[in-house]
Amino acid sequence: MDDTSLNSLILKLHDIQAVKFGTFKLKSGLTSPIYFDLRVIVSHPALMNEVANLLHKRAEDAGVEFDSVCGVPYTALPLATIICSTKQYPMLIRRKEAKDYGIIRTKRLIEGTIHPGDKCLIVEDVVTSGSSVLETAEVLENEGLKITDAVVLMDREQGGSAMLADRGITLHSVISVSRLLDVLLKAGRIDTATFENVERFVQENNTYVSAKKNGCSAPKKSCKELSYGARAGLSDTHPLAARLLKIMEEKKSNLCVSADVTCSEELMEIAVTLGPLICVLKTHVDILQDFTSDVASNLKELATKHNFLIFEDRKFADIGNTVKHQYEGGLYRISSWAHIINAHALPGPGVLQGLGAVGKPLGHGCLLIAQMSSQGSLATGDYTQAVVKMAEDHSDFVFGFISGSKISDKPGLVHMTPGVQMQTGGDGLGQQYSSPEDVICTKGSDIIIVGRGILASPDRLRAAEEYRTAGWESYLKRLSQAS
Ligand code: 5BU
Repeated sequence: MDDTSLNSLILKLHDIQAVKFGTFKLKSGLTSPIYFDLRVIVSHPALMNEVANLLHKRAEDAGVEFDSVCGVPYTALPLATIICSTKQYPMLIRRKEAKDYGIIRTKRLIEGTIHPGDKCLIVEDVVTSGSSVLETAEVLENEGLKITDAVVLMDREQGGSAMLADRGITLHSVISVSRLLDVLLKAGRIDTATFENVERFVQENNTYVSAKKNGCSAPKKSCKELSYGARAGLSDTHPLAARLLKIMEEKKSNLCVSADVTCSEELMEIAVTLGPLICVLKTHVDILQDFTSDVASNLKELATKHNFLIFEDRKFADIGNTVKHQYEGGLYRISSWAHIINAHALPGPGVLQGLGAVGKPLGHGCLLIAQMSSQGSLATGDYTQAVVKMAEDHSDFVFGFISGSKISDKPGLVHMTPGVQMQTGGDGLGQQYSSPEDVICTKGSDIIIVGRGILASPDRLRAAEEYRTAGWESYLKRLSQAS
């Protein structure tokens, strides 16, 4: 690719404000002096063609051979489309919403004809850490495709290519951020101070270097897998999470029983019989027909006796002031007996302020609902990501998630997954089931929540032991796979 066409492309991108200078808050929480928004190119068809052509040329010049092309959703999708249409390659489309979809995947993850063993070229607009390219590569690889190369319009030079190289993917970029800065400086579009400021930012914020420092070679997947016990001992693990992780290790149990019964005698019987096998007993106190304060105190005694925690699955979702009352008062006085509660992030951080005002002094903790097991759940994608951020920002009270899979790499955070049965499928009312092995081993969650899988069995004790064993063996398998 000749210098003149590259320089003119950089200036055109600046003209349409696909690159901006100023102060920008990135998704990662960092404040950046430069921002790329390549979504705007869809309004400039000639430039879109030019970019698509240069991306293809970059791969061609590097001698990359491939059978199909897949764009990382969404900005790179039209670029991949143009490449495929003009150069006659079959295209594959990754359905992002299907990947993020709750707990069971009911939709196809990839559209287009998949020929296992084919090489697929990934196309991306901007690469920072490389995690988006990697995510798409993993989805394609799971379908049997080979991913060896990715082509990107803009490499922010913050560690993406090194991280992808670690995973066997060569990143070919059309423009690097240093080249962009040079061209814009020479053209008088930016001043020296801006140039130096951005250069410093790029050098100081290398995601690959910081991931290495933390002992990870790539985000998410390859972080070293720690045992529950080791996670309990980390300095930033919430005390309640530490207690829970220790219980799990001691009792060799990552089983939470969901005691969804309507009579308190039956609830007590479940706590007595299954108490020794579980790490958490989950309740829906408002479905009991005969709740009295004795139920709560008996439950607390049994929790101490059998060493489990009580989780009231109340799913708080109101303004701070209301949830504070709902948690502390009313008939149930939940905060007086439940170690764990959960909340929707929908109302914003106020819900945690309200709940935290009651729960924090008592040493209790909250799980944020990041995904749900029910079909058609709206808690997916960006919402789930925002929940992860909210949890990480409130780690003095939030110690984990309700989610279908591991969604945060922070080892102190605990992931609990409902919708678990040996027999996968559904319940006819929207519930969707995954197996213990899928949840713990494949999806990397920590705790299986099982209700009817155990409650509907004629021998609840035996069923609970089967789930405990299945959950624990899946955890051991996960640990051995990581080592
Ligand atoms: P089941 O009988 O194993 O389907 O019961 C699952 C329990 O977990 C039940 O109490 C639900 O209210 C709870 N649950 C869930 O199933 N899915 C979710 O996303 C959340 C909670 Br949050």
